[in-house]
Amino acid sequence: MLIYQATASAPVNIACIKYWGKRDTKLILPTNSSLSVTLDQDHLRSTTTSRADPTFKKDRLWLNGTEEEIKAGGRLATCIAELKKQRRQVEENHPNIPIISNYAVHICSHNNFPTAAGLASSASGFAALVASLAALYKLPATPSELSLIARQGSGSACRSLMGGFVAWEKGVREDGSDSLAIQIAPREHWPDLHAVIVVVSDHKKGTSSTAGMQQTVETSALLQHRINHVVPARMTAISEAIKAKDFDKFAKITMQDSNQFHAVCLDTEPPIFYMNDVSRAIIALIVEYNRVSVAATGHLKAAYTYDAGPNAVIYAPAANIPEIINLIAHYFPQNQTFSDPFKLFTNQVPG
Ligand code: 2P0
Repeated sequence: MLIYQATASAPVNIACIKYWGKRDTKLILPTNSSLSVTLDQDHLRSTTTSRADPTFKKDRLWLNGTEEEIKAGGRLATCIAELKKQRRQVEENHPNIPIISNYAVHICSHNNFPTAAGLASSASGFAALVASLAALYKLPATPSELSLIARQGSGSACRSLMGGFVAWEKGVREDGSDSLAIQIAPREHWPDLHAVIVVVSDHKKGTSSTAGMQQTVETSALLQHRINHVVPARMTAISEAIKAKDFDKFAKITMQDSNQFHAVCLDTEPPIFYMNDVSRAIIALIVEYNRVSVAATGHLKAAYTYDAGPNAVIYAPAANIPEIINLIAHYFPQNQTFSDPFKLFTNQVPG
């Protein structure tokens, strides 16, 4: 008997222009476009195997060895249903290929990094799930077309289907058909750009992104300013900076957008705090490191960015990475009085 099975893996991505807010919560359509760097390294990935079999009674999914419920009408069910639908269309158009779209699937997914630590596990997780089912069903879809499905699993997941520098265009259509990811530049374009991830805490975050961003949409006046008057120009400017490999421009916009994302969180009722005292101390360190560098050379040396959690991601040209790691290790040694364990991952970006 033939076995229908496929495995795919997808890496974490870290946004430089942040996604925060939905205009449609069911289709997961964002209030603004966003742009990220895919951290294409072996130790920050989700790997997913999907199998279709006539003996399976229902669709089932295991995450890191524990079975998760696939709720009817939920995000997982939506993604699986959409991929089965696309397989059905292929089967109808190619009468000679096996009919497997009516089989139930078993899906097994594994993250090789702490889940829910602010390291975007939902992004790599849904991207790997969509990629593995697309491979199982041998769909002729491009990564951008698949991003339309991954987006409905978790917004940021649409950006993890491509390497390098990836924009999620918010789109204008109500059905979401133009809200998709496109690659701005491949990983090979700017190999000198590296990232350091400083894990300040790997505890689960207090306010989920999904709940937090809708509280912001409902209550923050600053978010309207951000959506209408800030992000569109930043998307254009950072795309230009990436194409020109202009680190000063890239770094400035990345830090500004991290700051404004955390400002709209603070502007939410009740306010949302993702950074902690260690996060803010790391910002102060990078600001001072850049101040000294600008005075000496006119150039920035590093850019910090923070997602919905306290962990720092620091982008920098490769030559600066050892100095940055030494600085962090010097000012924030492992045996500090901070209650959370302090870990460092270094990542070549794009890898
Ligand atoms: C981002 N984040 O652009 C931003 C920055 C967090 C801070 O995308 O509700 O987990 O699943 O669409 O994708 C987190 O949002 O939220 C996120 P859902 P998601 O990376």
